[in-house]
Amino acid sequence: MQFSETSVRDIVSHFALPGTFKSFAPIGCGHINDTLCLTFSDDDGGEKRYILQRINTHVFTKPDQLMKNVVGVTGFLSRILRKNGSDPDRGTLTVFPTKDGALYHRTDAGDCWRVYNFVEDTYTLESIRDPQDFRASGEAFGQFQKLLADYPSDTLFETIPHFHDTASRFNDFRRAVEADTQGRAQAVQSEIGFVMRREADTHVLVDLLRAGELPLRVTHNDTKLNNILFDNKTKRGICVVDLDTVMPGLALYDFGDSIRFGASTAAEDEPDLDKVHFSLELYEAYTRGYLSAAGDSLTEKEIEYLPFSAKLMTLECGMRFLTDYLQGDVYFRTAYPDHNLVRCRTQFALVAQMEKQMPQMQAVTAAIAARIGKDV
Ligand code: ADP
Ligand code: GN1
Ligand code: MG
Repeated sequence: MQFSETSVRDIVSHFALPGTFKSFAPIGCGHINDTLCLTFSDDDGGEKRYILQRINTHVFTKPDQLMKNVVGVTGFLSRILRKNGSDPDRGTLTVFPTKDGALYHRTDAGDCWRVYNFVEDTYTLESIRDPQDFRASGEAFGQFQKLLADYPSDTLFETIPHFHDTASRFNDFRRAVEADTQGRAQAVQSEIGFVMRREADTHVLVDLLRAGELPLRVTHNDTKLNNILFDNKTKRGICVVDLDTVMPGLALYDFGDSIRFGASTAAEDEPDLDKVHFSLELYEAYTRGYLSAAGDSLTEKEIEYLPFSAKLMTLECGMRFLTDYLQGDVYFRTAYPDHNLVRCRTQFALVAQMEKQMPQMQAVTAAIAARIGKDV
């Protein structure tokens, strides 16, 4: 999405930001929001940067509730970080309100924009080359979950109801196949069959949750590698971003979604499936990081289901890409006509490989868990 200098300048003018607006540039590779980096000059001739982001209101239909969640969670994290002697300006996002005190600005066209602090001297990763980085991301998401353990979850709005209810996602998928509004179903019978054969999997976690065998926690729900900012110097994951889906959920959703994206040898949209491999080494690295940070707060049942959750979250994401493809690419941002189909195929390739390597994933998980005194 291209934005003109005039329109950005106008949006920026509604926010109470010190200094003079100089320039903007798109940043990041998210599939949902539009993110710009703003550069301001301050009175001392220095520069200050901010994040200006357009909330995707097709996906997040209640921006007021969404922003209340974000301010609640970031305020809570800030207080803990400050108490622990850490810098909240680097450890979490801060919302900059508009001149009227609102948490976002709505343009005449109905677009909703918000401003965050820009966390300097950090980088994001779109893929993993060094397992150590993935271990660091496991620590960061594990720590994030632990910090939010005492967050009053009943004050959180459900920004996307049934977000990781895979059984409900399966029903959406089946309806999209039946409706076949774009006439695309015939050509993707093999992908449709891949999902249909795994319907039973889609119920497993929601059934355990309903039966009270897995605890509901405050979770991030979108634990992609590129939703962590790593410190340039220490290489540690210091700030978790993209907080729109922080909601009550399962720890397994967060663990599984991280593995889905980061433990692959190829990009989420790699068209050459020969390059797409599930890496047990990366799985192990993340599990070490995640369990070292959050392991002592997890139940043995949660740990037991970690390997399965990786497969399930990958299946769910692939199914969502396929659903969107069948519905005419109305949800995820796409760069070319078959983009969602290409993405769905990488996810299913990973699912098939995880199924083959499930015993090894279980053994690796049990060995790491044993070291923190958990027997699974
Ligand atoms: P989306 O919902 O579209 O995924 P994100 O909130 O994840 O959008 O932002 C997209 C990218 O912008 C991130 O992956 C990261 O690279 C960068 N980014 C987001 N927030 C910040 C921030 N506060 N400081 C520095 N970079 C950021
Ligand atoms: C979206 O916003 P982003 O790019 O971090 C999506 C996730 C998917 C992911 C697939 C709100 O995440 O659920 O797993 O794409 N976010 C939303 O890459 O739907
Ligand atoms: Mg993101």
